[in-house]
Amino acid sequence: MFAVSAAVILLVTVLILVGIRPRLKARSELETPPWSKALMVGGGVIFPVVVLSVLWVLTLHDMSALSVPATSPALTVNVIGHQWWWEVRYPTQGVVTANDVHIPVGQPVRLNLTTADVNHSFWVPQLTAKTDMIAGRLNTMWLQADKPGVYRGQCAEYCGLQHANMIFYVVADARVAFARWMSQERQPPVQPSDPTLQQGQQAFVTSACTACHTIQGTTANGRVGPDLTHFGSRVSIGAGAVPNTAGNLGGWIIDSQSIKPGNIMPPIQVDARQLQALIQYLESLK
Ligand code: HEC
Ligand SMILES: [Cu+2]
Repeated sequence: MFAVSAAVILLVTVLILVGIRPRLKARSELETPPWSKALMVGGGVIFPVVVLSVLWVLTLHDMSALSVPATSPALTVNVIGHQWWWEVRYPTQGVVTANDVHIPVGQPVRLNLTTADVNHSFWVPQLTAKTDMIAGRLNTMWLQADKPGVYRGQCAEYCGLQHANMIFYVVADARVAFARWMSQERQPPVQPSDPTLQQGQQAFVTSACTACHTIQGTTANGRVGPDLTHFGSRVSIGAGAVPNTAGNLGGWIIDSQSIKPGNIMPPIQVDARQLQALIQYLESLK
């Protein structure tokens, strides 16, 4: 388009300069040259119609080429926005996680985007443009990471108090690492044999946590908050609010409101010894 436009501008400029060059002949001697009509119809009507039509067809071709990936995506991920975290589902594999979107590198991935409450917007600046997550609608897009790494994503549609702390990470793994992650995710975590971890599991399943969180392989099957089945392998706590460390997890459980004010998880009273066990248990869920 640039090359064609540049050529046309050059041609028009030359014609204008020729047209306004100082007249050497007297006015009376000027006469309309016989080819003037042909120039007007050819240069003013036929030429632009042909050039613009060709450019239009090329543009349509490029636009449709960009809207679908070169090869059809082998993997589909459903991402559902919540105030203020991201539910991530791999429907074919039956895997549910949150706030981290693992994808294989060098391969297009189809994304189905919607929301469980208000409108959000899915945005990974380094990988793809924004796509809104609209209540009652399913928006589809695709992305591809060419290099392995962790790409930060952000909600890009104001969705309430903790909109700015509605962060996620696209983790692009090499193929083998992705396959390993996926097979890990497909299984419930190993039942703990260590007494401290058992105590932590007990503390979890006998407390209010189960009303809102699921851990596969236990009786906890709440759906209000993120699925914690493989919580230990996550990058962050609270959708990017703080890094996933044991210290931050303790603070989160006791009073997540001080870390992420306004979020849906209430402060929960946990006995100090049980809290240590609970932290160790949750961090062991790889
Ligand atoms: C009333 C529902 C509710 C209860 C009860 C609850 N949570 Fe949560 N929890 C949530 C919600 C909602 C979030 C997501 C908050 C956010 O990021 O905005 C969350 C987030 C978390 C996270 C961070 C998950 C992640 O991937 O970022 C952990 C860990 C967690 N809760 C542990 C617990 C534990 C342990 C208990 C019990 C002691 C508990 N929760 C009780 C609703 C609840
Ligand atoms: Cu949001």
